[in-house]
Amino acid sequence: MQLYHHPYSLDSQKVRLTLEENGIDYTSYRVNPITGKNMEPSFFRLNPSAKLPVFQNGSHIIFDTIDIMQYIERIAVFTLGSENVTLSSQEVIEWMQRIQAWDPKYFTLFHIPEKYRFTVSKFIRRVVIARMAESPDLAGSYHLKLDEVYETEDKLRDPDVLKQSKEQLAEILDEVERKLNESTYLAGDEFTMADVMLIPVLARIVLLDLEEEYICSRPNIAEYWNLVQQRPSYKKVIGNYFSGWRKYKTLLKTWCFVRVRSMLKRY
Ligand SMILES: N[C@@H](CCC(=O)N[C@@H](CS)C(=O)NCC(=O)O)C(=O)O
Repeated sequence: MQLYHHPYSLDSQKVRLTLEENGIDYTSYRVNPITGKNMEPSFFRLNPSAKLPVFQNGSHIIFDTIDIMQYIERIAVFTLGSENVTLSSQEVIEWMQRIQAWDPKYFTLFHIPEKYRFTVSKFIRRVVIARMAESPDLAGSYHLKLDEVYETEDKLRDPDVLKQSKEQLAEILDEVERKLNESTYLAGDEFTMADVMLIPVLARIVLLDLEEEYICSRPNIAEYWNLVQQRPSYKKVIGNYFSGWRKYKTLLKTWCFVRVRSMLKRY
């Protein structure tokens, strides 16, 4: 089994947490979307949307995050036995869908200083054009990707987009806060895939320095956040890249790559 993913990608984090929590072994391929590695023809042919994560098991390829998570659960039941692992209940699936419906893209980009955002966006446009020149047979899909970059830039000029994203996030967190009044985890007293879905969202809030507004103001979530950060899966998938000083190392590496390549015009 192969997973194409990146530590920056929230959906990749969800899938990697699922793999770790279920103890499933896999071959990991890191594809950094900020340096445009998802535009490389080898990956782009496999997945012309260029989005992460992509999960492959033989000829079976899955792109949708919830589908991947459920597939991994079925593998876990098959290999570990149904007495050790169970498939997600309807309640868990509903939480997963509710959390997955919130798209972190604009929320994240809005909270990144314009200088960084603009440099990365311009760099990605150049990368797409360079890859398109190398593989003209993929021009149609590369053009769609370019349109997407321009559309993203446009939407970032619209304050309503941020407002809606913030409201949707706050609504989900309010509901989570109420639920955590009754149980330790999101769907009861056992850790489930609903929690796997939520953890990367909380980690993203912290990464963007918005902990006060979204987490500390909700005491049950604040307590829950302290608890889930103790899990080995969290440490491996998120903590290793983003806890404390590590986040500067992780982000600086990508930023330097983009700056140097932009200066040398090497896309
Ligand atoms: N297929 C995913 C969506 C994946 C997605 O939006 N991935 C983002 C990162 S979390 C991405 O790869 N962005 C890079 C790009 O769009 O070029 C789903 O379950 O809906």
